Amino acid sequence: MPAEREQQTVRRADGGRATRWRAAIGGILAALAGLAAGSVAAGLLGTSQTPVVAIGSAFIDRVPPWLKDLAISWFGTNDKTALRIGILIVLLALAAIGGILAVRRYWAGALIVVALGGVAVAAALTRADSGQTGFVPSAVAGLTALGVLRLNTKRLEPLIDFPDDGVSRRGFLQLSGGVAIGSAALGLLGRVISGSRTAVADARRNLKLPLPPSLEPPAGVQAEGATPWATPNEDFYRIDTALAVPQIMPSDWKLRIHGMVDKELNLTFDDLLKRNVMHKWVTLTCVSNEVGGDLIGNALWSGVLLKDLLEEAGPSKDADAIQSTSKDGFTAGTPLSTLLDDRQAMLAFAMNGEPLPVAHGFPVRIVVPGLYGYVSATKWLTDIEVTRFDQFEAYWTPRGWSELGPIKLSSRIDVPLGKKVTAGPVTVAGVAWDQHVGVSKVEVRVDGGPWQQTTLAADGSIDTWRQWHWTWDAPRGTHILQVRAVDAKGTPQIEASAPPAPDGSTGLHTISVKVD
Ligand SMILES: Nc1nc2c(c(=O)[nH]1)N[C@H]1C(S)=C(S)[C@@H](COP(=O)(O)O)O[C@H]1N2
Ligand SMILES: [Mo]
Repeated sequence: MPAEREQQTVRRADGGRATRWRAAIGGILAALAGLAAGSVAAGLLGTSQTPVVAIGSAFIDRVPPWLKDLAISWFGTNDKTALRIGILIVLLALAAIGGILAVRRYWAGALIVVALGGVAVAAALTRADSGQTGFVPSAVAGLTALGVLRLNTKRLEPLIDFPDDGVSRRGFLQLSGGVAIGSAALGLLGRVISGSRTAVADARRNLKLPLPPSLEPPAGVQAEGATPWATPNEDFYRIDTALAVPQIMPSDWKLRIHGMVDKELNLTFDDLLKRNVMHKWVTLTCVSNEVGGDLIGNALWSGVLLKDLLEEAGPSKDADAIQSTSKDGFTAGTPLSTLLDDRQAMLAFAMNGEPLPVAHGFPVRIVVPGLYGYVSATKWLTDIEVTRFDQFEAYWTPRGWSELGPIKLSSRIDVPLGKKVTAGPVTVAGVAWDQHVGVSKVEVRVDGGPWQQTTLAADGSIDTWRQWHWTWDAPRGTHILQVRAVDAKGTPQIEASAPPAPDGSTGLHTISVKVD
């Protein structure tokens, strides 16, 4: 008898383990079915707020500056894909646990599903861009997952006591297979319905814009061996808080300029195109750019002078700022003085001779020479309020970043970075920038030796970066190269290291080169 009982316990334990696996898979399938149903709901409602996007967006809004910078340094501009995958893994892991719990106590597993759905619903409700229906996909996902979990649990219950019961096992398998196929089909359907992506891409492709007469960079700006002076759109860095890129049809785009103005202005995309169009090379920089980093790019922007529009609206003498808002609720606070002075801040609709890429703010964004993007370069622009800095806080201000963000003088070595170098003459080259002030000198030094003057390429304008190069008679061994710049007013670059937060990194770009 004891032996028999022992055997039974062994079988139970095995059956228990097998059931647990099935239960975990059941939980995961319930979650996937929920997510698929959520994507169909999002597609039908024309919202980007799927449960993963809702949770991810709310997460992004709450990330402290150090974590944002860590994510950028780990994943670069793939940080959003990493976040989506991370959220999915956490969701599915919790769903697996929910599935296991549900077999013995359905309510315990259901509680996890309800909590996850609740988090997604709450996340969607706190987003500016989710509209009134943005929570629906998350609610649909939660309810669908709950229902599928219930079905799974019913099929698994008999297997707890009779793990070898073939009929029950087949029943569970059939259900799982059905749920998997159904979810995949729903997921596909969701993609097809949420056609706004392709609709906007098509509208962008067919758009006819007044474009620059030439895309050629000014003569002499390119230093030999250095990074392209003009950054192609595909290589242009992308930084924003938008997990799902806002999709705006040019025909739907409207801009309201209001607040402390004599006359409110309402513009459509066509109104904008009828105005005086200008083209200007401007180097955009992100405040999160580390010393030596690549969150900087130079493009030929086309659009209209913001100054003309603001003057038409007639800002009040007491106003000192604008708060610009994007479709997805991001806001930037920009000093009014920088929009009315000679730097030609603009509402841009084209980048390097093409309509703005959707990820770079299609159909209209702001570009202000000399200011970091977070205080100026609002993409998917929909609203400009003329106001005072003491009346509002823009998106990044309560998150640990300075209210004002003038770009800091900085310089970078681009070659020979990570390249094989042989002893003898070696080209050292890179870029330096101090937008709207200009760069007058760049120096390099080797192994802490004397600073050596480099040759500057022609200056595109004070609003673009400037390239430099230097020929180094490189001896064998491992060497440290450093670069520093001086601005057009004679002020040298800050040499002390500082991190990006709160108002931009400082320090000297330092690289190590192995010479064979
Ligand atoms: N709508 C919106 N606009 C935005 C942001 C954002 O998060 N949302 N980020 C700003 C920041 S921090 C930078 S550095 C620039 C980057 O512009 P890019 O992605 O076209 O390079 O966009 C700015 N405009
Ligand atoms: Mo930025």
